[in-house]
Amino acid sequence: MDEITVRNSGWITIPEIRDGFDGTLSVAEAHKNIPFEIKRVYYIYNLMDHTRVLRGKHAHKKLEQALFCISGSCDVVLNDGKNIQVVSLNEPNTGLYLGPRLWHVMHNFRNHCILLVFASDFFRESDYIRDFDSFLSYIKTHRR
Ligand code: T46
Repeated sequence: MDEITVRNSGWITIPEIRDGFDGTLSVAEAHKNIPFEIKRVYYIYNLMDHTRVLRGKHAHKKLEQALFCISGSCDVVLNDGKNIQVVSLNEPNTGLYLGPRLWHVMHNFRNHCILLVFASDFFRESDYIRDFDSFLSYIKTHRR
């Protein structure tokens, strides 16, 4: 697992309780391993053609999120306006903390990827920045 060097991001590890042939259970808890209050959970699945699907392509002004590939794998391109890094999500108990003001693109979805996301707030379109140049202008004036 490479170190994450872009701003407002990092790895999150949640516990795995292994039960041999009976499988594994992983637990995410707000303010314990997820570094915020969880107000919303959503998941992305049914990704048809892994060579063409591109999701994300936006940043959030305030939202904090934790992304877990609980089945399959995908890559996330992170761009904080200065540094760009590609991280792979491929373990159900290792997630990505995705803080505010980070442009992100998810792609390379493989093996029936299911991407589970915990979010710190309800859905608000007004929190999205969906244009890259607007993102660059926004981060110049909103450093924190
Ligand atoms: C993010 C990445 C990691 C809703 O109505 N409610 C919701 O809670 C969400 C998440 C989405 N939507 C609507 C908004 C769009 O009309 O669902 C549609 C697809 O959303 P979007 O194109 O933003 O999906 P992704 O996969 O590009 O991004 C999603 C999250 O939206 C976003 O917050 O950071 O996953």
